[in-house]
Amino acid sequence: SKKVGGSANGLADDSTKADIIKKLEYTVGASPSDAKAKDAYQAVALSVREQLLDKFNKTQEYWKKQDPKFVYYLSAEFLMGRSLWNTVYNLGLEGKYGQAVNALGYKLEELREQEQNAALGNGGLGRLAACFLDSIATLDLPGWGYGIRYKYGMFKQALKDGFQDELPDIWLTNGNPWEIARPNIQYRIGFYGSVDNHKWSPAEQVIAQAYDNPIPGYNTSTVGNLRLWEAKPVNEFALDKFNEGKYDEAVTERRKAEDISAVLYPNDATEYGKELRLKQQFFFVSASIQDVLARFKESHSNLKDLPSKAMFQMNDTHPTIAVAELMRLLIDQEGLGWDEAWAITVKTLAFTNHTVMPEALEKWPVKVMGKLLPRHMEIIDKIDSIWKDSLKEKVLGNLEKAGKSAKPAAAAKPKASTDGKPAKKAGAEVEEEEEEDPVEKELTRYGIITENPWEKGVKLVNMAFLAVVGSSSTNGVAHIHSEIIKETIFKDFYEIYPEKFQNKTNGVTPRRWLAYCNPGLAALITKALGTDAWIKEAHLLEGLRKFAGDKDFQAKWRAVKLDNKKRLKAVIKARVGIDVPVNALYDIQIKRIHEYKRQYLNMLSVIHRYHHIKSLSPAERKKVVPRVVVFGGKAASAYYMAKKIVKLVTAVGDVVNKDPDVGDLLKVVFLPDYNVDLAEVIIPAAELSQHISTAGTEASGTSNMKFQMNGCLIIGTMDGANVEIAEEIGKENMFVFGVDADDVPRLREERKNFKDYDPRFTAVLKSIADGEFGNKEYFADMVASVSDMTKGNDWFLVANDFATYMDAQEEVDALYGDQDEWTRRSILYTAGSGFFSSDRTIDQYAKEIWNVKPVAPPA
Ligand code: 26Y
Repeated sequence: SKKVGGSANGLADDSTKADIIKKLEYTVGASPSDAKAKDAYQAVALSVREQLLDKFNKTQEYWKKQDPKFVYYLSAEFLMGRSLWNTVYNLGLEGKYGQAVNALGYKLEELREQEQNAALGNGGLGRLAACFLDSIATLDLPGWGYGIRYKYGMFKQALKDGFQDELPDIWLTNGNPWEIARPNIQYRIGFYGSVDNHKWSPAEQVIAQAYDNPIPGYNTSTVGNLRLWEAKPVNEFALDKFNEGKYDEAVTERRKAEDISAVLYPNDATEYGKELRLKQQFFFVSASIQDVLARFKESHSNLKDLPSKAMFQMNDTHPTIAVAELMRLLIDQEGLGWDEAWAITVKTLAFTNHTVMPEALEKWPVKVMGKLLPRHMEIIDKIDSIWKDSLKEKVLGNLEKAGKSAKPAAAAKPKASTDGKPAKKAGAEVEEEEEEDPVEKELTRYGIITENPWEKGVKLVNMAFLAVVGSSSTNGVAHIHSEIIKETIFKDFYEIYPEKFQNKTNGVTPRRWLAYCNPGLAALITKALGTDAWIKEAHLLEGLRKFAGDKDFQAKWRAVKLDNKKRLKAVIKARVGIDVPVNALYDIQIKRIHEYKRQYLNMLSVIHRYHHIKSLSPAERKKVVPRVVVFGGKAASAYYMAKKIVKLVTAVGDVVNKDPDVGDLLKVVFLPDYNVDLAEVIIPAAELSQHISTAGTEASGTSNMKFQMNGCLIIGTMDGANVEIAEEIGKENMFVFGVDADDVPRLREERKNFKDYDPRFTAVLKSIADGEFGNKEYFADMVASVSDMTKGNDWFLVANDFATYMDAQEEVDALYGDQDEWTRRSILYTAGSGFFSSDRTIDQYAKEIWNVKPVAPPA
């Protein structure tokens, strides 16, 4: 049984200690007598790495021998965070290493702080991929992740005068003990050039080189793999140019190649259209598929067997060029015919959608794709025309049934994007086509290649449509989201292929997100349940239900929360210098800054709270429930409104936090550089967390699940996975508010005449507009965006949902006064969180999409 920081027998393990010292001396190059904590971390990591590699090699060898079907998780992002702690615990080495490190005069808890975050992702989608790898290994499923080894990960966020400042994430300076460079595993990746009689001659080539990152399963012999590709030049250095004195040109090729894997695009909604991003996508997809085919061919001769040995799961549209690349490799390199190749491709690929927001659904200009990947463009063209041909009869039938075969339907008006403004050039209305074939016209709805509705004549490749047609399964990431995609973005496809559509509600790993980040609560749970088996079988958390009303257990539960709050309080003090009380409700909203996530709505209620406190007499103030409101999250660098939200939080904090009328009754904190390791400190300390997106906009959310696991109550809308969380814990135990997703389209129409402003809403907005928090001009358009229909149109229904949000907040305050009931609910949240383990999610993917079965190497 595992014990945090403990050891099995209480005896010093001399060989572990000796090994760490050896690493320190001969690899790190530091003398044990004056090694810094950073050196000690390196030495410990290098020592742990050997234990990890031992199991890794055995697992991979065993899988090779057994030759089972593998899943390959293709993702442009893997937000891994730190590895030391996770590796030590997943491998069950905490006793051994805890003790050896103590004997050397350090603490494992301190050393782990020395590790750089591997932040190769933006947010939810990237962290989901990381949780999935943990579960794939833990469930002994033969599977690898495939992605890009970005040299610079997610930018670091700093605050300058309360504004967001962006700094590069230089994470590899001290080396990375968790990876294995594989200079012998390299593939050529081509770009540009021409196609002659279906044969592609790329004009440029780069090399993709593999780096393996072993992924330890929990309490099992399995160690999986994340293979990341680095881009390298074919020719390192042009000596002839150098000799001519052209020093820059001597390294041009190297620089251009290295650019491909240099930096993660720090945007989780737009930025496609940028050629470099498409290059990145093709780069890692091509290398990964070539790699899988090469291994397959080592022991198989018939490519028809590929679908029984390999499944690629495409994480959003980012890797969906895989449809065309697999077709190309099968046809052009392996010599298969189109139909054979197509059958294999569809069976071998599956697709996950993570958004319905139009600006995040990648559509590449045919011009860009045709230039960079001319052969792929040709293949996509053919897929599109075969696909449309196959629909002709059906479309004709439908038209006849509707009795409108003669008349062309009215041209669709361009839709507004989610910020309420036309996404592309305004005014470029689609003109009525003259005498178009009505069947052809109907078919455009299904087009993988479509015309840009805002730019006449500009053709786009709709990558999501390509993925649906070119794969065997399309899934959403929460029940409500999977329903919405069938009714909206993929409606026409769902009608044709109902059997392709599935739901796989997201999950998070209970190892990192409960057992390791909240050791106090983990110990209490293990004691109550009499076993730590819940770490692998999260449904066992159900067993906590019977303790929910137990006063003694409640007291212990609260004591753990208090400890975690103290830990967060110290981090807040250290990072932003703000003193926050511990005897206050810790109210948290941490996630990427987005209008749809409505941090703004939260702020409006904070400002109202501030005004309310100020309006009370000193005697009345004694009855106020004190709150510490914490925000964290990054704004995409070019996202104008998101950046203003950051400033609004810090500007309000500057006023509120030093107002003597308020004192400890309200603190407003923006914690900069929110990332995985900050989340590991914040989430265990949270008492209330906010998941308040406009219904229908947040595909799932995953931090909601992490908070729930840690016994944090939720205030939220009926959106994403909140809906299912409410089902698991009882809706009456959640602070639910806001309109339902079904009502949003109608309300968006009606909002144009919205007059029913809550007087509290009006007063709060006025205070911002009047400059109570300074920056009057800077905030003016933010104010207008939700209150002046001539300036903005409140697309996300902030004004509309304000009143019910305030009601829910009042319920929160009232309930916090009843600590027994609050704690009872807190326990019920954790008890009901088993369903949201990524082990459950992955088990469903494995059985219902991948048909991949566990193969555990012998221990
Ligand atoms: C097109 C490109 C710029 C792009 C890059 C990253 C587009 C989107 C993204 C990332 C999206 C993302 O993180 N989506 C989130 O995925 C989570 C996991 O499924 C969901 O829980 C969450 O609701 C969704 O917003």
